[in-house]
Amino acid sequence: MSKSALITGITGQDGSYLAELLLEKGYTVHGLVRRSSTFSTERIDHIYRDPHEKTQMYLHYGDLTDGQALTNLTLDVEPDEIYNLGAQSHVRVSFDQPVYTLQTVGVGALNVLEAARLLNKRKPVRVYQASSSEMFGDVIETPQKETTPFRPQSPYACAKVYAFHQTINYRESYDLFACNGILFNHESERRGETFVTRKITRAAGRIKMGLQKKLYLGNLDAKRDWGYAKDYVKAMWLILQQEQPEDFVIATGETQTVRSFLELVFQQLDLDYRDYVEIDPRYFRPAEVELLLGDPSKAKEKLGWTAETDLRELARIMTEHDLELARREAHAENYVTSK
Ligand code: NAP
Ligand code: F7E
Repeated sequence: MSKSALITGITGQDGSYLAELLLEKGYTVHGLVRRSSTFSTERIDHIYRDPHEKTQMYLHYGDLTDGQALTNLTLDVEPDEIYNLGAQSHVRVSFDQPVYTLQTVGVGALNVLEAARLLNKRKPVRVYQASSSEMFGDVIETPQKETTPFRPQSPYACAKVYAFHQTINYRESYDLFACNGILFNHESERRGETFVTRKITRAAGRIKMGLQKKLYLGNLDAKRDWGYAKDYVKAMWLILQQEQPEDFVIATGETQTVRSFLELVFQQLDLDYRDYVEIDPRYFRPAEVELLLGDPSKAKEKLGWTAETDLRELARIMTEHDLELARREAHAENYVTSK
């Protein structure tokens, strides 16, 4: 019989790639979707299945903060695997909405674990928790690995630390197969447009097409270990296929500054970023994470996983995609003005 999975955050960047991967593997996929006044399923619309196909994707309304409904849903669909990817995932925004961030990221994860604990009494279930390199924060050692102590620097990171420990607590207290993937930054053409890589590729494409003149950014000296989201969802799946539940760092093992990413993208479009970029202190954070660099050796050894896409290739994929988007925008604008 085919396996089934429940994904929270299915409408997000990672949720959409993971849903694609699991459908390809023959899973039935259930996704938790927040009700909103406009459609939020843009990233997954292309994978709705013909009702006659064997593997299916079902969407269910819900919210991570509504534990009762989440438990009802979990007991109802009885997934073999739960991937908790839902979150208020923006670090800068978490300073403006610390309580809300804790509710979705921290209490939300606890709600998922409680639902899994109850289901686990009936049938075995495995849980993946989307932990983050942000937990390392003001790093105590470099590169960061599974044993590196946390020093979180934002409400988001503090909430992720709480969820990380609860995941281990449920594993040890209730014998639940629950694992943390400590993922370093991963990006794609589906990345939210307010994260720095996508903000840069979107702006570069629009500048090239004459739709935008300036790009306002914050700290260009921060260093991140950036990978490609499509590679990283494979690691999520592998983590839940192991014999024993364990936690893994998922990273490329390379780090670069925001400035280097800017250079890569603008050079690709034959532009000099210095002609367009201005620093706006609004994008500085009350506390910054200056350097992240992951050590993915455990993932390589035990999961057989390595990052397949380097930063240059990632920048190329995102830049090409966003140039095409800007072309279409320019075309639509010309069409309207010529009418
Ligand atoms: P994302 O694109 O921001 O997606 C977040 C998802 O969570 C969206 O589907 C969003 O729904 C949903 N969500 C937000 N609040 C919710 C709530 N209260 N109840 C239910 N769903 C809610 O994030 P991502 O980049 O795919 O990241 C996936 C997960 O990995 C997140 O937990 C993130 O914190 C973590 N993570 C990300 C990275 C990274 O570099 N991308 C690295 C480490 C860890 P809407 O579409 O309705 O907003
Ligand atoms: O910032 C700097 C900013 O917002 C990266 C989330 O997925 O990864 C992500 O968190 C760096 C920071 O990602 C702008 O100060 C400069 O140093 O793209 P970001 P993040 O904060 O690293 C982790 C692993 C997660 O878990 C999170 O969910 O870029 N930066 N100028 C800027 N950042 C933004 N957003 N906007 C700027 O204008």
